[in-house]
Amino acid sequence: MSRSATPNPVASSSSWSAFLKSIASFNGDLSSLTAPPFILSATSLTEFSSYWCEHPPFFAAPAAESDPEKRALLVLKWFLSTLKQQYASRSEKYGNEKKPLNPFLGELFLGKWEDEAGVTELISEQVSHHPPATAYSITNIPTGTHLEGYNAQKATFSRTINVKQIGHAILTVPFPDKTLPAEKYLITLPSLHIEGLIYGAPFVELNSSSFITSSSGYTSKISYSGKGWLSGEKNSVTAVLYHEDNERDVLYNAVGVWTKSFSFYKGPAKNNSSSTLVETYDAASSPGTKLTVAPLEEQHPLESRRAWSKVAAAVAKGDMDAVGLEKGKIEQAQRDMRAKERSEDRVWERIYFTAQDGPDEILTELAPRVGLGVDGDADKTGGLWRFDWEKEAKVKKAGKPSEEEVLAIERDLLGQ
Ligand code: HC3
Repeated sequence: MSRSATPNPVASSSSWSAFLKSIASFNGDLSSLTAPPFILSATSLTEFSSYWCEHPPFFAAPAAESDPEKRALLVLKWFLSTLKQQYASRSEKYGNEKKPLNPFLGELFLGKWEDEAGVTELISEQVSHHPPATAYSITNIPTGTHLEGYNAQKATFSRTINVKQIGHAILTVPFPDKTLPAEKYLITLPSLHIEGLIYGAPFVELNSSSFITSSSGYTSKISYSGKGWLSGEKNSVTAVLYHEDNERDVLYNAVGVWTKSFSFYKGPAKNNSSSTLVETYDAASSPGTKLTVAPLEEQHPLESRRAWSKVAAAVAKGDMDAVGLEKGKIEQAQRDMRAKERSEDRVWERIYFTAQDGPDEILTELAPRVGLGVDGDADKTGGLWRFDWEKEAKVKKAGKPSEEEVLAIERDLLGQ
């Protein structure tokens, strides 16, 4: 039997077989896949940005540490702690990975976490529709720790669905002594593939490696592997932390299973023992902080859960005709709006993000270390997106849209 896939009784259904056939010949655009009802999710990809901060105290911790080497280790710990929610939470919750809703241009997902790290705010926005790209900004208010990034996916089919993540994230970590300039960390995103497809129970497995490299010179290389046909454990991870001056001198290493637990050791892995053990983190028993999202009636009409509420209700009832109808209304309104913009020679003004014009300082400094292009793959994500603090200030100042504005947005952008 398969490597940990529990067969789903619906896998033998003709709709699943038709879906598998359509995957084998699809064009790489995941949003174009027509999946059978049981695999459809009512959650939009804009919500996935929240997975970066399941543990706000880990996110904020590096800002309280003044030693750059230990800060880099804390950043690595935070990053590894995000993997479980990023890549396993949906299959743990539903028993399989579902097909998320494909966000429309301008879709927002806003929320905040409140816990011992104080308030941490999330802003996620769909900044491009063709190609689809989501941008996000996460700020821990007390420390000023800030994460921003954008991502798109490029999929290919060879035995299964293989997904290359395009884009990157940038973490800004202020020093406790605020007179020092904040450190920047460039974070690359792991590739993944879908396991369990043949059994109707798809789940994500990570592969190859990703990097976190800092303006202080410290870099973590994180390597992912799964359960092979003969050996290996599902969701395995190893990481090494070194300084750019001497890559071969491993300062710390981490080893474990990102859905279960992993340990950090001082020095290279060959010396791992109880005397070099720094810490073990138990991902399975660390529930994290719940994200708070405003009630639907208080949300902006472009906020994901409000905009997709009728589709979500139809998905929950398994009423595929209503799903098609309600999705169709939004998609048609969006097509009409794009045509109108073209005829008026203008483009949709992103609410919180702006496409950077010209070279990006952080990418210029850090991207060559980790094999990323300095252009931020802008051609594949509709732009090199950066959080625009001025736009955010304007939105805050303007306050909530009036009732007339809400009705106009619902009519013109969502077809309601
Ligand atoms: C590939 C994926 C959509 C993209 C998801 C991303 C890469 C989005 C950014 C997050 O930070 C991390 C993340 C986690 C999971 C990724 C999804 C897994 C499956 C989904 C496909 C579009 C669904 C394919 C359909 C099916 C039925 C095989 O699940």
